[in-house]
Amino acid sequence: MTDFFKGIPPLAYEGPDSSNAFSFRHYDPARKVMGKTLADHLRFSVAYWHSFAWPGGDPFGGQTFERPWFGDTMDLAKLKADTAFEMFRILGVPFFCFHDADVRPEGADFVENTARLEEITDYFLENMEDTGVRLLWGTANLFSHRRYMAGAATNPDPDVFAFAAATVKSCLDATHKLGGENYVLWGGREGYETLLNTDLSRERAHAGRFLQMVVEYKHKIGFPGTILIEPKPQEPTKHQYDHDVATVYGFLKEFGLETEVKVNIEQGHAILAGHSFEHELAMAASLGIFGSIDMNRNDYQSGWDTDQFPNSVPEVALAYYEVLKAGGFTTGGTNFDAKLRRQSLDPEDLILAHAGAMDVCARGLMAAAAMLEDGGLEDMRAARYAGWNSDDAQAMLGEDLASIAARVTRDGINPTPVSGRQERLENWVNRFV
Ligand code: XLS
Ligand code: NI
Ligand code: NI
Repeated sequence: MTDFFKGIPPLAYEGPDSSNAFSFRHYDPARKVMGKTLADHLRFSVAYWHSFAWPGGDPFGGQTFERPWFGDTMDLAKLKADTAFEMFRILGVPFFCFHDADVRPEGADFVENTARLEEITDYFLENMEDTGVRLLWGTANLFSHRRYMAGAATNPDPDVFAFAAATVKSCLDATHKLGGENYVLWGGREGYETLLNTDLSRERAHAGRFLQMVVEYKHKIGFPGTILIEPKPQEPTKHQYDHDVATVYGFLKEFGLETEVKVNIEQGHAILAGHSFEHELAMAASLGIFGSIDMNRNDYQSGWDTDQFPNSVPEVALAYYEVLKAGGFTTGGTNFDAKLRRQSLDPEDLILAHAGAMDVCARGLMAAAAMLEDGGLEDMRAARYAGWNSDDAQAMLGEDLASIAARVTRDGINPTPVSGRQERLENWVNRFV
């Protein structure tokens, strides 16, 4: 036990009228919605990096947080782990996620990195057994260390490709050992700063081969989890190859991986790509590659990933509407890839940020379920396409341009525009959120 969160009891559901800041007003984990508990629908996960590894810096200033576990010894890494599991227990979250670099100090070389990762993940295993907290996904940090400044799988230097491949192997091994439900690859530096020094075709071919190797190794060790790519259009590189869901799908098709790999969709990355979160979710569901979500809010004015905790029920409701329509999560879940603002110094800020986000997600999910159960939106959507239900309209899809032209001439087809009824639909949604 550490005393970092001393005085903060485990949070309980107290209902919407509670004025206790350290309680849930909407997240009742046992409450059943559409036949499943909220806990099973939402599958909340804490991101180790933002809560326990990030020092509070921004481009104009360094560390603001003072944490007793900051430092680069294995003892401090264990203190960090103890504190993290205490927070998971206080929040009652079922899952967490981590990168190798969040949980162990950087070693002198690959061998030392791997030994440290094994040691700390053995330590995690004990904590996981004690608390029942599980691993939603593991991942390798292939973007912070200077060796990766020109990319990992897409680096012009084959030694960097090798170091990255070896590192992913050890991270997949660790994820498998911990019973992780997914393994994520976010290509933070798989892209370029300037085309002037970049062989784009070669870099994409290397990234494709790298991903095939990850899938081959997953099967070799019998890892039952899902491999997930996390799309993002830019930041840290000026242009990233995994731009958005549709781009990733094209990439997976090109390398024969569209049935092997799914996507982890982050709200902030969707905004950076010029999409809404629900667009990316609907696109992934439509392409059959929906996997998991990183639930954080982006600032609509910024050109970068602000990783704020979600606080808008209407937005979150539309996102979960797409998740539920896609059949809900299987191996995926709701990972809070979100960090405190750098002035939020206190231990309680960490707890309240997550508690508020969990309440927002619970409200959003319940609203989404109510919308689906009501069925009004789907009825209105279906009505809009009803013309296509006739045999005649369906037959047209098997014709060619010339025969359709003949049909239009023969029948005097001359379409009458119909209202899209957007405001009616928005008003309908507002009854639920
Ligand atoms: C960064 C990404 C990162 C991934 C995991 O923008 O969101 O945190 O989720 O590497
Ligand atoms: Ni993310
Ligand atoms: Ni992000």
